[in-house]
Amino acid sequence: MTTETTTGPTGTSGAVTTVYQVKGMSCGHCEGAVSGEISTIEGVTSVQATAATGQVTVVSESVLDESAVRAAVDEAGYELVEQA
Ligand SMILES: [Cu+2]
Repeated sequence: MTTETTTGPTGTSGAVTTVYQVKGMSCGHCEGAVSGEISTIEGVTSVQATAATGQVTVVSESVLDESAVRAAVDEAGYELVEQA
């Protein structure tokens, strides 16, 4: 809860939107499992998983470490194919 006044790498406060391609999602339950795991990553503010396309749109406060996203998807039981 401390207020950082140092200038960040970007200096912007805008959210970062990243789309990932996830393999194995087939229904709403899968969407919920994937978005539930990804939403536990620090800095993530919104996750929208779509089983029909296999795409997961993640909105975060800063650029995410792909390995963290990959681990979360793996934890849910699916596979992160690539960053779309
Ligand atoms: Cu499913």
